Amino acid sequence: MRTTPWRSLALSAAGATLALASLGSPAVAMTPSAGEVENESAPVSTSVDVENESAPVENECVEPDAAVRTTGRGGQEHDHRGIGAAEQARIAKQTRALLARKGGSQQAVAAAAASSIPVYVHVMAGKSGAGDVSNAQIQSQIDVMNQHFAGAESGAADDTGFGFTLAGVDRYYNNTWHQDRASTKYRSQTRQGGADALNMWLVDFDYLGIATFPWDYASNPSIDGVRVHYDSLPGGGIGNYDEGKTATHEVGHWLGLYHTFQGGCTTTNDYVDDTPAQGSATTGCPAGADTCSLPGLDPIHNYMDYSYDACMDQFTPGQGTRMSQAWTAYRG
Ligand SMILES: [Ca+2]
Ligand SMILES: [Ca+2]
Ligand SMILES: [Zn+2]
Repeated sequence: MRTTPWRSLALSAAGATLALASLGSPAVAMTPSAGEVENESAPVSTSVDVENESAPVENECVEPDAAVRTTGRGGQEHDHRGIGAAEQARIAKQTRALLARKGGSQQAVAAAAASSIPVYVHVMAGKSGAGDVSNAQIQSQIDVMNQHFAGAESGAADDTGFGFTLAGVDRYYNNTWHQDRASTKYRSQTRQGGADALNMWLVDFDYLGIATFPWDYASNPSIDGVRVHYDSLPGGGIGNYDEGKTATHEVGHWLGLYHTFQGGCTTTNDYVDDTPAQGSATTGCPAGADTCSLPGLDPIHNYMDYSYDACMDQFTPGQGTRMSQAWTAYRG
């Protein structure tokens, strides 16, 4: 188990007020070598992110320490900005309108998955090299994502049609960025490509990962992408979350998927028909879990739940269709 001083400090310092304050800090790095935080005892929150500054800070996949790890990816919290039922409905309407404008028949939309999404990996290592994962480990992450999105892990899994190609790796050695501080700035300064490019920043923070949604690209393109804990890559050091499925989960959000427990036990749920509604997030891998009286057992094996990596083995056909529609509407 890793013990990093700032990590335990962050437990008491985390919070929306600090997070917002830190975004305006003049001490943020302007270049990869500037703006180091020398005094790590300062009560700076590492959970500093706001994808949409008008929305409350909501993150999931929280991994503060081993005690929390045993309870899952963060309970009821989210790893993306909060989206309520009304906004879900608005987004669905907007997506339908965009698809209609682009002439996307259901057949065309189903074929709209992108088979070779360029992936730019930004290794945000510490000044001393902490978190400086190898190129082999990065390629392994891309490889498992391709397996997951192709449905290779289960006979029940959908072949979504999406695929990923490593387009570039850059490395920074900056403690501020390594700890995901000033993330709006570092993402803006390092992001590559357009709406159809996946940018993945590997950092060390109190989460497993955090993602942006495709419908937010137009208003906030410079931060678009996923932030992933470097130690969640295949062979990483985070117990139960070391098979690279955190990145798969975050990319699911990046392609327009909600959690399978989004909205709780409701008929609209995650706007995907073939994922049974779920009353709450899954921890571990509880066979037969059924937290919602609506039909079907909880989809504990779905990549968009909070189960352990070893438990997750599928996207559904409905999720594949939703990702294709989102791709055509917002990224294609
Ligand atoms: Ca559903
Ligand atoms: Ca049920
Ligand atoms: Zn998530």
